[in-house]
Amino acid sequence: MRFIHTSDIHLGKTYRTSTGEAERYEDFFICLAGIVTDAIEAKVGFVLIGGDLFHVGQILPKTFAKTIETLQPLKDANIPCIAIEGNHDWIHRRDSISWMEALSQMGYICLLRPSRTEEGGYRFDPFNTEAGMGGHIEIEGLNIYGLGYIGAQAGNHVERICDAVSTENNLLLFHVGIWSYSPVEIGNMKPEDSHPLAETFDYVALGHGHKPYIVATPEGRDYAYNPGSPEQVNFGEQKYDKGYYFVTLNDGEFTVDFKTTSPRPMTVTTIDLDEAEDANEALLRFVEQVKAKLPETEDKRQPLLELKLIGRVKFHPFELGREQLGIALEEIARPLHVEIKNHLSLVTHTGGEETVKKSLAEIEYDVLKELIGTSSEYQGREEELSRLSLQIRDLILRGDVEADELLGLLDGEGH
Ligand SMILES: [Mn+2]
Repeated sequence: MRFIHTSDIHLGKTYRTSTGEAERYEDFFICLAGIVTDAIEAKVGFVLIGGDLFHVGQILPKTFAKTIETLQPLKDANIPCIAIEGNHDWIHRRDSISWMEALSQMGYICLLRPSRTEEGGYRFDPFNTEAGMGGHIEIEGLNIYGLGYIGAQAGNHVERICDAVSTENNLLLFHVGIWSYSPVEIGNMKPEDSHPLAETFDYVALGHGHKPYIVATPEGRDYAYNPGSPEQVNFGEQKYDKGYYFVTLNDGEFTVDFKTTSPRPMTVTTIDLDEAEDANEALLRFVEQVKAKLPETEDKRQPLLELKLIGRVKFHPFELGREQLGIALEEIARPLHVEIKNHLSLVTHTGGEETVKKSLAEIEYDVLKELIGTSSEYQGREEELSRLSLQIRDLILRGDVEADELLGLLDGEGH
């Protein structure tokens, strides 16, 4: 038996304020369509999606329509697409039907979700095709169980999860990260909490962290697999391999083969403008360094860029405007989307003495620290609380943060 294990597709993600919005939106559908084509060509038995099919819980109607269009060939080929909900497609309002439930009822996916017993245990009811509901589905003797995102307490639930399973040849779909492997801060469990899963499940199909990794038991047997995201969802992910697992099951043995996908080119780099005399010199150096740092590629797609400007300069950093940098970048890189972090600080000379003016980021931090320090309740924790405030601010400005993620930060789960 062969199957595909993918996760974290993030359909609906784009840069809302960018001119490349429409094209970036397409990237994620093109990526999923590629996996669907591979599944059909290889005639796999089924496809697993380990959560975060959608980028947000409340998607646009066109995102739903395009998802159906993208999954249609899989449905036509009678290849079941078995999915769970991730933290991104989780709907908190339980009274409304979620988009994932709708896809399941329409037969495009089999959405697995356990029910809970009064005692707090888990129950994996057999999947009912008509209702599009259930926690367990059997395909040619392989028992597939689905658990969505259950939050940061996942580690405490492992025993209850295993207790609810009495079959042999089991696979678990689970949207959770394993600490020390997972690059995300929230929604992880400790390896020692996770290892007991290996006694009940021969293959744990993970999702959540966008970096691929494989977890082994202390005895060295691989049992949990995280394929990562097949596109580059956020800046920083250009460091990770991008793809999905092509899995072969032979005599109870799982063999995984990581198939690479082709994400849009992404570059994250630091541009050093230290000692630049004026904005013109800085701009020349900026262009030179960007040119040198753009990787050589045959890829014709417009890249995504995140550039951090650093250094102590002798002109006001605001003179190096976003617009000016944008025009320069258009000529050398033709980026689809750019994010510029201006961390330049100004150096002035007064009476032969050199003074470094603070960067905007430092000023923000100092102001916050002072404000927080004026409340006697917070004294002594100024640094910690200033950092936390800025972290929350950055997440909100990114525009796609979920309430859970923010609460996690406040709970100190990130530490
Ligand atoms: Mn994700």
